[in-house]
Amino acid sequence: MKPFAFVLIFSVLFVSNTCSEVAQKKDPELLQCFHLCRQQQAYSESEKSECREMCRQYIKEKHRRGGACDTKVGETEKEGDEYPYVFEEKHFTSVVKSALGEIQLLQKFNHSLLKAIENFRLTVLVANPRAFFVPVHWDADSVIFVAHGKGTISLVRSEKRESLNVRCGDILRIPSGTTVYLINRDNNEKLVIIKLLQPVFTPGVAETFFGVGKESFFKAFSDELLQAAFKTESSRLHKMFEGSGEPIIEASEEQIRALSDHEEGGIWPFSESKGTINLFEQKPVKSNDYGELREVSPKEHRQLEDIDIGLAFINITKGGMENPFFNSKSINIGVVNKGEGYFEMACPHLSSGSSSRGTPISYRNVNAHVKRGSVYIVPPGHPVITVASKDQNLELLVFQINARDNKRFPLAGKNNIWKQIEKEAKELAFGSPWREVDEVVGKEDEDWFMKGPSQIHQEKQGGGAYIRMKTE
Ligand SMILES: *[C@@H]1O[C@H](CO)[C@@H](O)[C@H](O)[C@H]1NC(C)=O
Ligand SMILES: *[C@@H]1O[C@H](CO)[C@@H](O)[C@H](O)[C@H]1NC(C)=O
Ligand SMILES: [Cu+2]
Repeated sequence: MKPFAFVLIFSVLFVSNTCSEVAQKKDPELLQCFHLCRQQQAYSESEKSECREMCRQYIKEKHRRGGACDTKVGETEKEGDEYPYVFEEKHFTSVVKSALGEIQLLQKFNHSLLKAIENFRLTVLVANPRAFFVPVHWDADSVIFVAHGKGTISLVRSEKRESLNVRCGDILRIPSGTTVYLINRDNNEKLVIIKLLQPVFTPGVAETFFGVGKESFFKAFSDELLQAAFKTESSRLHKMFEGSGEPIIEASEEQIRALSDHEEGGIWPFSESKGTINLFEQKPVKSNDYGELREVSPKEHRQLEDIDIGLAFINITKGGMENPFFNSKSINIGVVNKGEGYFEMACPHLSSGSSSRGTPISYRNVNAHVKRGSVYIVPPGHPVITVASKDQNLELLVFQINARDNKRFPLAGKNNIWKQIEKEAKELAFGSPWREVDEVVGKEDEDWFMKGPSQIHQEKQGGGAYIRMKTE
């Protein structure tokens, strides 16, 4: 790397750091920094990418430091390049919270660009050891993924009950209206469940109905009708349905033993086929030194058919990346399960050039650093590259909406689409001899996952250059 050039870039940025600029729509400093990286003629592509990573680190550091523009920082972050595709911790609110656990609800997908998924909501449930969540039902269909730990989930209908011992990697489809209760059956580990809901009444609003608890829905009824329904005196009814008054209760070891005395595995409820679905146990669709992709698709699993949602688990090895690709039809909601990394995506919607007729189309680089708990949206057709950090694998759970007829089209790597184009079409389109085109599109032979920029840089420089530069 060229430390001197970096010093130059960052000193320019310090001079231009004024509040009015920070308040502008896009973080001008980040864009300016990217621009300076692009302009460095002496940089190779991987050095430019390293340079952009430095920009991100710098901006992050600046925001952490706060400073003169403190009050504007939140605004800048919200309207940075990642908006409206990236969500972080601050975009969640706690809807249930106690010392035993909580349920976090992600804000609505209410931006005009996210119209296609406005009727979905995402929640994350965290249950501490031995926490019992009281029975509730929702006016929403849902698909859940057990991201950590071990639990027992019971699904109740009038004619039957299914109780399942679930563990990390299990997927469960819960039909709307099903009464559900669950317990963390482990003595030490937390139970974490990621849930995607599709409301069936008010678009984008999933209501929780507590039968038991301080806010039991029975409280809404007149005593007269309650007494008639249960043939029991109303004061006794109120006391009973109030229960302990808490949505989460600690169970004893004996209670846990009794409640979790069931078969293991995510058995599909209320259906004839009782195949166990554990995402981690699926044979990888793609796998090499740089990462693994596993998937459960509505094509193979009837229970996901009507909701048309697939789930994928992507484990990108530290330093590696996923090839650039786009989805033909599905909208992906990625949730970082573990680790860190970043992604870049080309978006025509956010670019100023594409709005009026006659101006050439251009694509905005939407990018963000992502870590455990980050959520990001990748719309269909949008080319995207996801990269794991240098020192941690990036583990990503992806809900694929409209998954049934979706295809992933790789834009680089072993099976990239350019390889399918005839010689003549290549020469016409690229304006250079087809052999030259083939040389470029055929160079990377890894399938789907490949070396990321940090690994390539390390090889070229014999490693360590980046670290040295930062401390100089
Ligand atoms: C979307 O929802 C968030 C959080 O609920 C809110 O702050 C924001 O104003 C909403 N945006 C629109 C366009 O409605
Ligand atoms: C991801 O891959 C790493 C090895 O590269 C492995 O140790 C880890 O268990 C994997 N994660 C999951 C959830 O399979
Ligand atoms: Cu877009």
